[in-house]
Amino acid sequence: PRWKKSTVVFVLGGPGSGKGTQCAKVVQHFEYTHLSAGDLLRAEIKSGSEFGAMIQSVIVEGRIVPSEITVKLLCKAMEESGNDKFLIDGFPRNEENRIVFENVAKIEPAFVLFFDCPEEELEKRIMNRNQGREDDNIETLKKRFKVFVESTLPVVRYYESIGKLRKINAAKPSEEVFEAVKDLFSS
Ligand code: UP5
Ligand code: MG
Repeated sequence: PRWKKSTVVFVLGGPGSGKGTQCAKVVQHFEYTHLSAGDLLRAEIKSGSEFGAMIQSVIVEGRIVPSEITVKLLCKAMEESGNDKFLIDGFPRNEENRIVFENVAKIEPAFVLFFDCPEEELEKRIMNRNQGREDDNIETLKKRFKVFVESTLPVVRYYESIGKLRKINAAKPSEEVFEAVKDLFSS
């Protein structure tokens, strides 16, 4: 299928770093399809899937859903999109996610965006978001941040070591962050 030869950009950053916000801007200017792994998992819960209850409890604990489930949802979404350029937001969250995606999708990212932002700013943003996400409470947020540091930062460092990381200061206003993001997609 067409998506097997796709261009993929992974978008990483702590909870509330602006991954979703910036991806929405990118798709307005460039011909990418935005796939949020978190949104796909939340849709899977709502769909009444046999894995729904398990996914729900993993998300409320701020932990990482088994790679097979997330990779399957991502591959299905790529296949259904009809596009061949994807922003994959919030994935891979650990080394296992990264390796399973490489082995199953057989795609390596063109580059990896990393939204760097201090924890206190992330906390402020998440606690102000108020969109009814069950993981937007202070207890779950602390766990999400811990998992980010312990499991996702190693993935960030891996991409840095192979020269694919594009680190962006995400603590600035979103219009300013997007100026830096836009430059990366234009070049
Ligand atoms: N905001 C955005 N940019 C701003 C700026 N520059 N200045 C000021 N405010 C800014 O933004 C968050 C809030 O901040 C919004 O109110 C926004 O207006 C404001 P958003 O763009 O939503 O940030 P984002 O990084 O997308 O935050 P999100 O909460 O979605 O990040 P998470 O990584 O925590 O959530 P995700 O949906 O990716 O994952 C949720 C859970 O699903 C995970 O914890 C995990 O349990 C599970 N999951 C997996 O198990 N596997 C996966 O592969 C993916 C998810
Ligand atoms: Mg998001």
